[in-house]
Amino acid sequence: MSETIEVDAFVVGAGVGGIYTTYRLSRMGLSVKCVDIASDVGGTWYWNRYPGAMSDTESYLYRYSWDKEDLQTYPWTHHYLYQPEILKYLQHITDKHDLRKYMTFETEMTSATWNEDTQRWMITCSGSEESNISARYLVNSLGLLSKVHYPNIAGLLSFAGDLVHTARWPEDLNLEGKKVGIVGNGSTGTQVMTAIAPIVGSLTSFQRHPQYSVPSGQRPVAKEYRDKINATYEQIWDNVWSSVVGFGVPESKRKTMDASPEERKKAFQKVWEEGNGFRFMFSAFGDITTNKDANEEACNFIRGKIDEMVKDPRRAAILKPKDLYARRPLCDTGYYEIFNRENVDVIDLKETPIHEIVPEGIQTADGKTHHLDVLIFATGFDAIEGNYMRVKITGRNGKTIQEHWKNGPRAFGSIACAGFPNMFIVAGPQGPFANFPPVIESEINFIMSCIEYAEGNVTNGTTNGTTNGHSKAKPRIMEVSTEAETGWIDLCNQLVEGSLFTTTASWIFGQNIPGRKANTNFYFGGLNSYLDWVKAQTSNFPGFLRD
Ligand code: NA7
Repeated sequence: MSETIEVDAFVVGAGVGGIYTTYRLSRMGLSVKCVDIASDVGGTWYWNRYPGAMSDTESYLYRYSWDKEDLQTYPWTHHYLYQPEILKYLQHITDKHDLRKYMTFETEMTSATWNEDTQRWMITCSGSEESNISARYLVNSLGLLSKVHYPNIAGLLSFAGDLVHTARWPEDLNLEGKKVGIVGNGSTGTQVMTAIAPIVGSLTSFQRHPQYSVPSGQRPVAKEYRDKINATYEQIWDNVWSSVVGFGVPESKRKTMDASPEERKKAFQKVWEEGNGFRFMFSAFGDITTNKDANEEACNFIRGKIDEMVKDPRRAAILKPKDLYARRPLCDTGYYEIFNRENVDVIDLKETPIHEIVPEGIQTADGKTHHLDVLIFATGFDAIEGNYMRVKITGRNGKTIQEHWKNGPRAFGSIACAGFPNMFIVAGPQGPFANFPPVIESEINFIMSCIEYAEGNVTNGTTNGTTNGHSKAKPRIMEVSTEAETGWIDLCNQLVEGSLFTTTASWIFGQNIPGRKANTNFYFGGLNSYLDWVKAQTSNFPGFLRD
């Protein structure tokens, strides 16, 4: 073990959040070190290399807003970006701003402990660089959809073929002509199935809950379209910051049941043709996620489309969801149509559950063995807290993050925890339920305001280079009060009341992990309201303890 390295700020994770955090801290003049367990930047987009992996945010918004020159010049050819392009973009930004010099890869933070005497975080790392680090600030950007989740199915490890999770896709996996089974049909499962159906020998989807999905509208971008975006980028971002979900789609206030049946059909058809899951959920009407009758109208429209698209009535019946349209909205590039192929089938696990996994494949409760060469798990993540449970973060009085989150993950404004001074989280629990890149940027801007304030660079929320009575030699300690943290959680709990999202079990409330009780993991007040709230917080930091 080498000697202790002293830095001002230590950043964990080099994904979308870690890259921008490193950029901001280094430009603030602080010494920074960033580590990532992966061998390069990218986070989610480093790990998720399965065929068809795509962002379902329009390309012009799936990027940082702060590099204005890059917004104008960096190429994107299609309305949605596939994983290799997003990874390339993140590598490009890292290189362009010379951030690699702060980064160490294949290195994992194993523990971080607040030291009362030095008022610093003592950090240990393992991997390519075994080191001790002492840092004034600890910024965790571990990712909220990162810790891989495998379901607990009997015999899982007995499978003799290739067993893969979509978030750990082996580069050399050849699916051509293979008998492939897949468990999981969320946004990942639908993407991978659509991509591999034409190349595999056979594809069987072992499906528990069917999903509502709408067309993405993926297509090449015409020069005129790009020119128009470039000419209006400032306005586009202004609209994002003042919107609820930040996806660049109109957000309707119209009530579904106020429209006549013909008007409803026309409105749904319009957003169906334009494409994008968030557009379908939020642009036609404003109450799809809060009014059951309205929601049922959207459900019936999509179910009707499934009936039109899937020729075999048995398959169509299995693919049509019965519950509400109240999960993360999906969009696709021809998902339902793959079930018209001879080589693709779907098994209803509600009707015929998986009995066990055997060396030859999957044995279902009807006694049938489905012979497989490859078994894909598109079963998602131990979301939000998953990655935080594997590291030992110890705050004041020996309290660990696991203890602090024993009744569910919680963080003030999604960025800070009571009892964990000078520690921040990017994309922690209770962040806005909205387009991730602008959410991540907003949270990092909030964190940077806190750090600037601590460093004494801010008076009443304005960066002006004055010291605000705090000398740079002894920066303020930023520690959120228990009352402020509880207040934020209470607000999030209030805001979720009435949302139909609570009626379906998914990773959004942590219920994709068996036995875990529902937790309000998101702020459902909208990105715009979150930013207003942050503005009020950063005027005099009322949520933080005074020294
Ligand atoms: P999701 O959305 O959590 O989907 C996981 C899928 O795996 C979903 O279809 C689950 O069915 C299925 N699943 C999980 N456990 C089982 C078992 N035991 N048996 C059968 N099926 C199972 O993960 P994704 O990776 O698709 O997406 C996560 C987010 O990452 C996504 O929203 C994007 O923002 C990026 P269920 O519906 O629970 O019945």
